Amino acid sequence: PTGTILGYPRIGRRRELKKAVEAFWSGTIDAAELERVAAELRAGTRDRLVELGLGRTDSSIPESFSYYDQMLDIIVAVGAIPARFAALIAADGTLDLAGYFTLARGAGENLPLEMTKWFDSNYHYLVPEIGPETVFSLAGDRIVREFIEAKAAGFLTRPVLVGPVTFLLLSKASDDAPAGFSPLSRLDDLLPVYAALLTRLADAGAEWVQLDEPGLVSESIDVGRADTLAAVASAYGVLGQLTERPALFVAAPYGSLDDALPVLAATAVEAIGLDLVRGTLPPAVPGLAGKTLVAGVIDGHNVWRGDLAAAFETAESVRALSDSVTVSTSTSLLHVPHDVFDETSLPGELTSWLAFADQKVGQVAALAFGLTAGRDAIAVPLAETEAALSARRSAPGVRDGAVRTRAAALTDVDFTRGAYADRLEAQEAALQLPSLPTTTIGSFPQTADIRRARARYLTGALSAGDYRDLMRAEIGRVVALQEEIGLDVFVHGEPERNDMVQYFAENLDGFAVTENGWVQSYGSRCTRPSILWGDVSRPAPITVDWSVYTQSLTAKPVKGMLTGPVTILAWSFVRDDQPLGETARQVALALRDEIGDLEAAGIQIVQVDEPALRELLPLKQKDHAGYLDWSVGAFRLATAGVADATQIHTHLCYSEFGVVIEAIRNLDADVTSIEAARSRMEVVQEIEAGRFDHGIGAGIYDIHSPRVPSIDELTTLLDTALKSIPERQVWVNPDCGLKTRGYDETVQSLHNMLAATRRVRERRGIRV
Ligand code: THG
Ligand code: ZN
Repeated sequence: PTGTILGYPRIGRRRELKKAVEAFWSGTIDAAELERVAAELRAGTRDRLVELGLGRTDSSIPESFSYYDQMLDIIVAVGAIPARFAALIAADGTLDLAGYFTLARGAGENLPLEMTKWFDSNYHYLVPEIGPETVFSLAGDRIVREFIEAKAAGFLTRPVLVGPVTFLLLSKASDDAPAGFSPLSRLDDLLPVYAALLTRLADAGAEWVQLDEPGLVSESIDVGRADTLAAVASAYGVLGQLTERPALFVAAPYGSLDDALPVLAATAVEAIGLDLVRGTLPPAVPGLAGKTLVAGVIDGHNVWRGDLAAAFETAESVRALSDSVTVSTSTSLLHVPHDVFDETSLPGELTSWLAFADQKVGQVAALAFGLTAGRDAIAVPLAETEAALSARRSAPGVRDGAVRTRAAALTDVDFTRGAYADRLEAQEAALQLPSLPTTTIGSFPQTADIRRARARYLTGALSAGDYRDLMRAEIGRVVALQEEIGLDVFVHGEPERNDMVQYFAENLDGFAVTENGWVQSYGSRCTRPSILWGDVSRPAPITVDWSVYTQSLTAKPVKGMLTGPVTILAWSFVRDDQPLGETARQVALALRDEIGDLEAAGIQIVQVDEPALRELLPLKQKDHAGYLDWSVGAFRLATAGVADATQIHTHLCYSEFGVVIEAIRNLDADVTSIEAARSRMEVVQEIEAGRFDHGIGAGIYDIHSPRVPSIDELTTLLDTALKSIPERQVWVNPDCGLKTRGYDETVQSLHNMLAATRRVRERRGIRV
């Protein structure tokens, strides 16, 4: 065995897939050309993986390509197309590429499949919709064709599929399903389709298939654990008994299997993948010794080169459980960029501390060699890694005495603001806002002109002064627009920011940004997560000049706009040499300084966005309290330095309020804006039930769609909010930033939002 990986990035080292897919959408290239680009990418990946040390013909190369999303792939493969898309299905039951993308992107009145986060990664998958009416059938064979394509090129690869239990655990009940319907109840009907697919793969010559079952490690799923375990026993009981099938490798990334391990071990599957980065070595259980254990010892989730010797020891320790051990990554490498050597401008020694996908494959190959040839055979890579690790420990910037002294001196006072009642009074006196105050979340549409100006500034074609003048002109237009619309609290529109995390990373010490470090976020969309490698501090004010300039243009209060510490961590690659909470405090202190400077410069309202607070919630219940303690603490540390009269806002990008309502209360922000339009204000009931008494910006305008909501519709939503939340608490705003919208629909929608607010104010006798 040469070692393996659970999956490889598919977007391409220069985002070739993204570009081809978007070109197909725009009609610039046809399906055949898109397929040609994709086949070329797959071929390049196989060659590269062999070059990096994986075996060409021993099933260690995963066939993990996807045009958009692996969950969408399995939806299509098993024919689980929601009824509203039935017209896309061809007479032979298949869906072409255009149809495939339509499920992801919607068409006219037919809304796309919902998208949500894939475990605790930053990847988003499409949610299957399953009901009693869903007819499963083998409707897609792309995975088989890709295996055959590889075989024709001289590779024996290992097809990767989302497993049947995880598929159903992550599904939601279809619109037509009766109340209380559980998609998992359809397992018996789904399994024959998986069986047929496995048989097809065996016929094509596949020796191994990987079935991804991360659903088994997560407790944050609406299905009881006993039902989940019964489903595992049933699914792998049935698939294991098939007479004609490849060997089955069930992978369980993102955590430990816990009580699912004995259940799997008792089935006939040939291999089990253990995430030994998140989880620890499990106890021996009956049946395990007869299986191949795939030891996920190289972290697939972050970009650090890490401690190779420790990984080797962990892999060796797995031999206590089985004679057959294969080294692997803990998760798919989907979550990391391609190659650290594609970076030319990382500071100092940072490159030597990092391992992107290609470097991680090399690490896997080295460990696999060591497992068979003995530790001495890999003495050189072990020594090199140890040298890099020790250089990292003592490198300048990794530990900054001033940052550490300041963090060590923190006490409870630093995390606590004055009583809310006093703040409310001081803020009402200072701000003089009408009831049902109106505002926006922060960003205004990023026009092509803005993007072009930033691109020219980055290449040096535009001077810093000229760039600033262009951005100021844009801010002037945004302020004039807000005056015309009649909003109460203004924003500057954030024209100077590309990505809300990268912007702060570029302006704080302790972070590096990459040139080509793209990671797929969903579909064709990618981000370049920043790398938080050292102690964090703020060399100079970041946003103050922009906010002060904006305030100089208007008598209305201008909201300062910052990204919160938890979100900065969640959307970056974060150092792994200290607890997250410690890193979060450093980021919080840097933001605290920024907020203090904004306040001193006359900014009366500061918004600190935490859209990622919910998404970083650990998968296991036992880890929740510890997480909420440091994450909420970091937000409080960032914001608690201000006077009573300074109003702190936060914005959270989701609507499942209930799960974290206690945490949101503990943030102690004066005003919290949330996404509520999509759920038709259902979330408002959760707020009522949670007895939340601070300000609430119930987002009534759904910015995720280009549709302009009517005045009547917005009035109804506002009335709904006011049925559950006292008028004194309610703010009126869109449900997220306007960055991705166009100006036309934004202006019309905001006019309608204000008209609805005026109507409700009049009816309630509110004077402005
Ligand atoms: N910033 C960062 N991470 C994020 C988000 C973010 N993770 C979660 C969520 N938001 C993901 N959503 C998106 C939405 C849009 C895009 C990416 C992730 C996007 N990306 C551009 C693209 O792929 O063309 C590239 C943007 C760029 O130039 O940086 O549109 O907001 N950090
Ligand atoms: Zn949002």
